[in-house]
Amino acid sequence: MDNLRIEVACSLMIMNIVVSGILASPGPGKSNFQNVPAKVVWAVPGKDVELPCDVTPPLPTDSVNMIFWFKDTSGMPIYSLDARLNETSHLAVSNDLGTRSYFVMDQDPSRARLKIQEVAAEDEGVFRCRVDFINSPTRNFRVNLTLVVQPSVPRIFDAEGKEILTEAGPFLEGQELFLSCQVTGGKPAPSLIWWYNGTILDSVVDTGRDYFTTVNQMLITKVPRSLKGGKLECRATSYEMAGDIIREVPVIVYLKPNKVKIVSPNELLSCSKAQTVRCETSGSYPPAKIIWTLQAKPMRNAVLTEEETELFSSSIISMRLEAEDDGKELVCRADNPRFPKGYLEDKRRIHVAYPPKVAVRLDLGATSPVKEGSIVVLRCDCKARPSPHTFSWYQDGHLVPYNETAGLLPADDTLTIKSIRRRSEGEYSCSATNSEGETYSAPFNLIVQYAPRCKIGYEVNKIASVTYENMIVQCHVEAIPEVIRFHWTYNTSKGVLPMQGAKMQNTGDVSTLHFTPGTNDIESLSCWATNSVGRQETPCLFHIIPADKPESPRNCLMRNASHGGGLEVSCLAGKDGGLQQSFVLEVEDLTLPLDPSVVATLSDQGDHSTPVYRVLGETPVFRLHSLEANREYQFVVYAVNAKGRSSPPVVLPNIRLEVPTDPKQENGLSIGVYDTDKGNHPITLTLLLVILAAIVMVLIIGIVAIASVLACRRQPQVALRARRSSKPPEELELSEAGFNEGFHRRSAQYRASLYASESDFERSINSGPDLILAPVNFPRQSTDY
Ligand SMILES: *[C@@H]1O[C@H](CO)[C@@H](O)[C@H](O)[C@H]1NC(C)=O
Ligand SMILES: *[C@@H]1O[C@H](CO)[C@@H](O)[C@H](O)[C@H]1NC(C)=O
Ligand SMILES: *[C@@H]1O[C@H](CO)[C@@H](O)[C@H](O)[C@H]1NC(C)=O
Ligand SMILES: *[C@@H]1O[C@H](CO)[C@@H](O)[C@H](O)[C@H]1NC(C)=O
Ligand SMILES: *[C@@H]1O[C@H](CO)[C@@H](O)[C@H](O)[C@H]1NC(C)=O
Ligand SMILES: *[C@H]1O[C@H](CO)[C@@H](O)[C@H](O)[C@H]1NC(C)=O
Repeated sequence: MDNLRIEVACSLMIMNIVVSGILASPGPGKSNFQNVPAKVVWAVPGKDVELPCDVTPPLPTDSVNMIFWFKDTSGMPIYSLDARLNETSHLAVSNDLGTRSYFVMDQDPSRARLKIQEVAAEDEGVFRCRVDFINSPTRNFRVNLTLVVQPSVPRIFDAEGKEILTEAGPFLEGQELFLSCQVTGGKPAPSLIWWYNGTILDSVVDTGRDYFTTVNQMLITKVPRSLKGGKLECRATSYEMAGDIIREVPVIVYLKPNKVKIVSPNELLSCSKAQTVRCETSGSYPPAKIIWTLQAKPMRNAVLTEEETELFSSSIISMRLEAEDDGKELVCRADNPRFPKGYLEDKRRIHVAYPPKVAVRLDLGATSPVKEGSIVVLRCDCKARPSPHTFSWYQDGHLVPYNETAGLLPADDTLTIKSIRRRSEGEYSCSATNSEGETYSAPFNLIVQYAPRCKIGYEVNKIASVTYENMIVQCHVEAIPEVIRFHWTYNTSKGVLPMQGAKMQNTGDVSTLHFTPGTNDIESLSCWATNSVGRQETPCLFHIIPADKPESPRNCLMRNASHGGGLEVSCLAGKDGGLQQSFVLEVEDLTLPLDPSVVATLSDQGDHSTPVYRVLGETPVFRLHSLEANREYQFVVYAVNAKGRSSPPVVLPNIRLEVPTDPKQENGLSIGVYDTDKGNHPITLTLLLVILAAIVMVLIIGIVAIASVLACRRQPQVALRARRSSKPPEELELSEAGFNEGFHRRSAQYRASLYASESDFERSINSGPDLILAPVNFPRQSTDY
């Protein structure tokens, strides 16, 4: 009932208004209000909107009569109000819009407005408010109600124009960041603003690509660290009431490490064991890698212990240091592998404790060798950390004590040797000790230069001379540097004279003088050498004494040879009489001479009637291999030199070799020692035959010998010698004794030289056996026959 009544009332009212309206305002024409500018009022769909209409009368005395609202071009008002009446005079069209519209009269008439609830799309249009006054002319206001259209959700693009769908980046701290935000549509034209954590970063809309597109390009020239892990926002706003359309973009920001520190205290590092140093870094994203370098080189032989969290990394290096590492720069470098040049370093000079390094040198430019008598200062060059607390000096491995009288003054790293002597020569070394240990230096060879002097043992010599016999005198000196020249002087009863006419041969530190003493009475010779240091102070002396026969050898022994079998006869040499001596062993086979008549032809020596074999040696040691079993032998040893033979000869006990009892033992000759008187010689048939054969042989030899004597007659001296010889040397004899070819040759040479010598001397040796094997230079030291 109520609804119906209102409807009827309403339509009646509108009729009334229309009629009265037309009647009330014949004045202003239609075109009049068309020209009134339309005020744009934005409305958010679904929200309420108010369309303003100023109802203030132009004159204070006047008052509002009627108010009409028209929409678009329609001539029918959509809303009317009789201002003279109260609330009940509101009339609205009975459609959807009408039910949502209500005109609000304010205390302030200029703020009167038509309120439309929950605006819908079809509400859009130009509304006209016509205010009729009682006296004043009617006024029209136009309101363009436009619905807000929200723009699209912003899309974000990177500098390459690639759309970002999830996260933006990575960006590098301190470098540029560019992002572009775009929306399409939006009424009114939207604003597009970049925000970050409640702050506007960029609110300037850049020109869109086209009418419908709105773009805001943002450039951050230096990305701050704080951006890491944050979200950038691009907010598009068409109409504030409609709210913002927000797009959030999480950004990935890589950070440089902003802190790096070697946290271990910078103390002295021992090189004796592994040392650890810790370095910490933070601020890097992704976490930094720690790289250690020593003097710009990667560490070798280092062990790393690393720890890494989101923003913090640490590294403990355990390294073995060497002395060379002292003073080097240790760098801990925190490097963000994802960040070009994104590193930070902490560096320090390390101090390494190491045992001393020592070397001996001559002080201040002096060079070795040094001259005898000078002051020498040796210095122990030492590098050590910490500084050494003890130095020691050594000569040839022995500690050098402080000895003022000896002029040895070791003092820390110097060793002063006052007035250096030759005995100071040697290998010097020093040692230094610090907390890390003691080190010995390499030896320093200190060589002392000195004027020549006689070699020890050659200062005073005795030489035996034989008048007109060529003499060879050797002068041995020692000197550093080498000898430049030698000279010789001689003393006679008349005085000291330089040596003249003698042949001198100098090789190194030995001077050899060849001279023949004549009739002048030379008492002594002196030899002087000179080198760059100076001349020899005291000469090497050679007292010339007349030569004598050698002494007999002593302590002769016969024994089984220690190795190689056979027999060995050895004696000690006696004095040589001033001349070179040699030794002769005579071997006599006592078994052989059974027939005295035969024996007599073999030798003219009354007491010996058997063949004699002679063995010559430079030393009185003889070995015999060729002795036969079941024979009795006698051995005689004597020395011989150019003056003659020793006397008396040493006669050894007779020996007899027995047949070995074991036939297998071929070399098992045993020696039986016999007294000659007690000797008992069983005569056997075989032995007789052997002896007979030997006699025949000896006879043949004798004939050959006579023939050779005759052949040698042209050589008078040799002939003389041969005549005197009762038994000339025979090759056969020598062979029987086991002598080799070389011996034959040497003995023959010797004989020739001997026979050619002075007859005086010849006479002195005449009494001796025929075969004299005397001084010849033998190549071997010990003669083994
Ligand atoms: C109403 O206002 C909107 C927005 O300014 C405009 O686009 C439209 O043309 C206007 N309408 C009229 C009829 O003036
Ligand atoms: C955001 O701003 C507030 C206040 O200005 C500040 O306390 C906060 O740390 C900022 N957050 C970031 C992630 O920068
Ligand atoms: C010092 O040297 C001299 C000469 O070499 C020697 O006789 C003496 O014993 C030394 N003194 C000491 C304390 O060794
Ligand atoms: C050499 O002769 C001089 C003077 O005639 C003498 O003083 C000196 O002692 C002699 N030397 C020797 C080694 O005989
Ligand atoms: C030499 O050796 C033999 C055995 O081979 C032995 O019977 C004899 O007594 C030894 N003679 C000497 C002097 O050693
Ligand atoms: C408004 O109208 C109602 C009824 O129509 C009436 O009772 C009231 O008195 C009026 N008020 C004014 C101020 O005229």
